Amino acid sequence: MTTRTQVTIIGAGPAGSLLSHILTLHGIDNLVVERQTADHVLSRIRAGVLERGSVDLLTRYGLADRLLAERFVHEGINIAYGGRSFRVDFAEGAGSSVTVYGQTEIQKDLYAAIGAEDGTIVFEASNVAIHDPTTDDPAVTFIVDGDEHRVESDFVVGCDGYHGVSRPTIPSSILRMWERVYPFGWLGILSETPPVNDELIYARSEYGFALCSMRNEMLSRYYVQCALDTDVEDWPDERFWEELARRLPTWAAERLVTGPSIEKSIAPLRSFVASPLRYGNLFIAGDAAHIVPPTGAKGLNLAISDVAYLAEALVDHYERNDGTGIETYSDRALDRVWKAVRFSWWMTTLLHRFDDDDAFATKLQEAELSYLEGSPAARAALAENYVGLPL
Ligand code: RFL
Ligand code: PHB
Repeated sequence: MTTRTQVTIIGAGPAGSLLSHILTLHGIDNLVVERQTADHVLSRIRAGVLERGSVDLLTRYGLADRLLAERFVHEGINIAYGGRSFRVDFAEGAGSSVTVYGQTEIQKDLYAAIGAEDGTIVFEASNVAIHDPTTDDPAVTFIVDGDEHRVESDFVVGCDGYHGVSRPTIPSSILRMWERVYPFGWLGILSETPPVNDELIYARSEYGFALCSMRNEMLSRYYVQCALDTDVEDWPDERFWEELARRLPTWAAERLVTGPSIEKSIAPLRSFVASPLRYGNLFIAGDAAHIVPPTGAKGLNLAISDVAYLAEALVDHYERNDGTGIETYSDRALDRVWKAVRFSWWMTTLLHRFDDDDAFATKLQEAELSYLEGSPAARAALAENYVGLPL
């Protein structure tokens, strides 16, 4: 069956769903093609921290009612190292704050707003492929329930994450990529226990990095740096809690409430950027275009800022016949992306244990942490990046 729409979006994660919602509000026809079921997308435990700019955008598009009622506003983070800890105050350093509200909840709010059942999103689509992206009639083909579908449109937007089909559609002679793979991952758990602290704790220790985060008063999210070949099966809850406690400052370890985990998973850490983000009438956005290690809490926020720029560009095209936004999307988005890539790399380098580091490198890490602890200017630079650079 062949159908036509104005914009075909591949991937119904946060980037694809948000773009669909904004386009629909502007009367632009769109269809989202997602490989997984809605339940599968909603079961992924991912980001927890939203920049003020992301919250403002969600609010502007009527997506933040529950978020504003249920979120935690955080005005700082704690950084622990060498048995000490200090606070980075966002209000003092950057005159702003961040919001703690899980990606899973944002995804639920997005599906509710789009009306995930009304056909705008096609779930469980297999064999998704993009055709003729440099012509005026790009098409997307896929199979659902054994039936082949072809959707023709003016534009195709790849919001299909790092492993999607959109980025590889851009010829390798055109696409440039930059990558840094870190020699470790994060082992994360979710547990129905009260968070150890009312703000996040980022801890560097001789045993490796640890992070204490949360979702709500009775839901904690904790991570420990782990080797890349770690098997979740080797990490029963008791072992996780023990490892976490020994990486935290004493005041936190003493207050840690443990309990059974309800989710446990491993994520490798990577920095990756592709360019350009446009190939003819195909655009890529979010994790399809770039990956940051989670240390700076930037991945979801970058997906949202890409979509903000791209939605504005498409609206200008359809409402004013103005193609400037389409022409500048890639450069504009990448300028912001690279700054977040730099910050996430820096946070990762500052706080993790690198097994091949010599004594000199370890001393530099400690000196940088001590500098941050003692310098309001250094803390302000961290705060400015953490709360998010302007959109
Ligand atoms: P997603 O969320 O990966 O969604 C892509 C969607 O595309 C679908 N798909 C396809 N659909 C059709 N055809 C195909 N061939 C397809 N291939 C894939 C997938 O099923 C999926 O539904 O990308 P998107 O929308 O760009 O969103 C990006 C964010 O999910 C990601 O950047 C964040 O989760 C990163 N992240 C964090 N970001 C933050 O801003 N703050 C944080 O605190 C934060 N913490 C994290 C994180 C990511 C983590 N992991 C597991 C990677 C913590 C972790 C542990
Ligand atoms: C999370 O809550 O999952 C989280 C918070 C901060 C990060 C990464 C992940 O830097």
